[in-house]
Amino acid sequence: THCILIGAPVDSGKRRDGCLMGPDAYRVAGLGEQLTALGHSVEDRGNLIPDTPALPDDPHLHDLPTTVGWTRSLIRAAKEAASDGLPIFLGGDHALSLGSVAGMAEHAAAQGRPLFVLWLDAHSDFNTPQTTESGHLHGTPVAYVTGQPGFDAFPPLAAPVPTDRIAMIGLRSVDPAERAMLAETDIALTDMRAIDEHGIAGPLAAFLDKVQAANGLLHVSLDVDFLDPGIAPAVGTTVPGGATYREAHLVMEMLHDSGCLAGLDLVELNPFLDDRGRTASLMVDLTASLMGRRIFDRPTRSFA
Ligand code: DIR
Ligand code: MN
Ligand code: MN
Ligand code: MN
Repeated sequence: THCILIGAPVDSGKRRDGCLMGPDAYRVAGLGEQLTALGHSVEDRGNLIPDTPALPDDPHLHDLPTTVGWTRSLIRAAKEAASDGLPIFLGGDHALSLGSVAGMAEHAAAQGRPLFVLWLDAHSDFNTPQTTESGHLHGTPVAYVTGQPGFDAFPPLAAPVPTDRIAMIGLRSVDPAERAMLAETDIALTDMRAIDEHGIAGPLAAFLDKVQAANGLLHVSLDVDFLDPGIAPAVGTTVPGGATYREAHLVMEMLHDSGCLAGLDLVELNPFLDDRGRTASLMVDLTASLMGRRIFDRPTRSFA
């Protein structure tokens, strides 16, 4: 696979600063070297710069103009990279995905293939600029890419992602407004309790089965806080009770075996909060599992 690293030091999606250091932390932790060792070609396109739209601030939202600027430049970068290889977006906070997913959806539409999105996160990120209580736009990308109302300041969506092509796994912090809106959709929701009771493999296999049956392209958005804070402390919004080390690697291994991967976001790493680089290193190791690192070989798998 030709892996294209796109640094996106987005830090405008919430108030606590530090995610801008994420792209370099992944580089220092050896992401490129690990992918090369797995036999992939790696192209590092360096760090993106946000557009600078002439847009007034919105008092209810934290730094709307900068996030809109990032969304514009990320849509362009995603479309360009997706036609050349597998884009890996090095965040940056989760506002990055407003652009990466919208751009991947345009790319898929141009290919005549459906885009599916797997959201690995403690949070559902289904707020709109109206419903958000925090004013933090990193809590809004799934609402944007599915075409929920209220994103008039953002680029018009060329290819909305239908909600039945989205799965969220790892949920344990959902705002009341998000809960109400999610109840009106058919997004596949797997919260931590479901994982405790039944394991993480079943819901993922069911989703991958759908992706394969539709000959879909799969974009994976991995928020550091999907992981338990005990193994991944470097994130501003830790929530106890997250995915374990093996649960996370199993997800990555199954995704690899599916053969559906078309794009990846690595988001919300705040290296300023890390403990001797362990969170950055874990994210790199998870990416290696996603890209084919394995204990013993297994056949490429049909989930049907
Ligand atoms: C909360 C927290 N739902 C919000 N969201 C996220 O501010 O909208 N934290 N994504 O990481
Ligand atoms: Mn800020
Ligand atoms: Mn998130
Ligand atoms: Mn989160």
